[in-house]
Amino acid sequence: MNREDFERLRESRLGQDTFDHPDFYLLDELLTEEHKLIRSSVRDWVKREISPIIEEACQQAYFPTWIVKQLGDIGCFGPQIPEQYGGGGLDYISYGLAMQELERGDSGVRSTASVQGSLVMYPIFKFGSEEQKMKYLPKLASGEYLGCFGLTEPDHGSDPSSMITKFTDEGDHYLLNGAKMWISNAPHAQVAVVWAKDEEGVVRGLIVDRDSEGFSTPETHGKWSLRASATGELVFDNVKVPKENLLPGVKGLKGPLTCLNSARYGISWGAIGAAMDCYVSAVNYAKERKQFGKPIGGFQLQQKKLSEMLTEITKAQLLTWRLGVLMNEGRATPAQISMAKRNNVEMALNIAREARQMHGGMGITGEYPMMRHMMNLESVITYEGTHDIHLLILGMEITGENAFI
Ligand code: TGC
Ligand code: FAD
Repeated sequence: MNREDFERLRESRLGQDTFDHPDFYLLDELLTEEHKLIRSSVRDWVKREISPIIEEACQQAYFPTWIVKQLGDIGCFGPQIPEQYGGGGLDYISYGLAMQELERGDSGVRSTASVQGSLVMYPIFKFGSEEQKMKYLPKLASGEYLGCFGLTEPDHGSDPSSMITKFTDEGDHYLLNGAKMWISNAPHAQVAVVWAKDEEGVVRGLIVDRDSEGFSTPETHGKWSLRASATGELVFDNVKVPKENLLPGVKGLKGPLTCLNSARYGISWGAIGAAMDCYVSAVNYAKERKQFGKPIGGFQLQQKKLSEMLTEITKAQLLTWRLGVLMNEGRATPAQISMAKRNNVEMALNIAREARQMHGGMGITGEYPMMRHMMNLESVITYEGTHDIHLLILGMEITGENAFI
């Protein structure tokens, strides 16, 4: 299928997505009018542009490149970045709600936006020079540029401090060598924020432009997960990086880890979106599908599943809203963020599995969203720190003992 085919498909399915979110504890009362406006505008875009085409895009492992510009237009790239740099100038709850709505559509779409906003725009905003901010941020915010974030290496994932990608000072430029793996957006990105060691072994951030000689981004094929998101490697073979492309504002691993705080926070909201989509589908199916002469929603076992799903979604909504308040106040700790990311992604995966079972055989088809969300969430529970790593971050916070090594 090409773009025209997808456009025809989109038009033929417009109006079919009637999603509305569960709000059992009336948590909308905790939101401002602006929050609700952002949520509804992103939701409308998802219904119009993503829901009609996402199953086919995933089945075909197709990244719909045109959504990049559209995501920029609706303000999903860097909503939390100040307006003077092209961002939305919004608070962290607005950012979270936007990620929730995108991931309700598909984790891969949320991934594209999280990487752009939290892992490419945020480090340039937080650690970049004024020239770097003015050069890159407006283009990234509008979707004219797509960015990617290179931390993970083939042999160093959970332990990025052991990375071997490095650069040397060649007088008028830096020379970058090494490779990054599992990089979201890489095959289509115009710009990469890359973390590499200098000659003293200190981790630094570099902005690498797509057209740099010796820089390539081979795509990773054969994924069963995040199939509508493009993933690739970053290969650096004696890449000349201009000196003005070094991020001056940070040294050490705390640079990339600071960006991950923001992205992990966004995932904690995003996972609720995926969970809500599966839950709503299960409620509707339970009311419509009849067996033994009555709707399956009339059987206690199915009611147990639905009741537990709604309970877990409500708990996650409360946890995440409170984390958003702490983020806005600058008081959220990395361990609090780990708790929310870890809890909510596991919650969403469990709900996707239960909801899939409630749909019986139909649950394994692309007629319903659960299998797609479930497969996507297997990446979400692994990237931005695995489920185990977030548990160890919490364990260290509780005990003061480092169980990583
Ligand atoms: P450690 O010695 O603990 O810390 C090194 C320095 O970093 C500071 N730090 C943090 N700073 C800000 N935020 C945080 N969350 C921080 N955690 C630690 C720390 O204070 C220290 O600073 P300083 O000044 O003393 O130097 O580091 P460690 O080597 O022991 O590692 C700790 C560990 C394991 C928790 C960390 O490395 C980790 O989080 N590993 C997981 C790796 C990971 O999350 N990778 C994600 C790659 S990006 C990605 O997956 C994008 S997917 C995007 C998408 O498609 O949505
Ligand atoms: P490993 O670190 O090898 O872990 C393997 C297993 O060992 C895991 O279960 C882990 O929990 C466990 N483990 C590791 N260390 C310990 C320990 N100390 N104690 C107990 N258990 C441990 N990275 C980027 O930099 N940028 C991106 O844009 C990006 N996008 C991604 C997109 C996708 C689709 C995927 C799948 C990954 C992406 N990643 C990205 C990489 C991701 O962050 C890593 O996969 C993740 O951090 C885990 O690293 P690893 O895969 O090397 O697993």
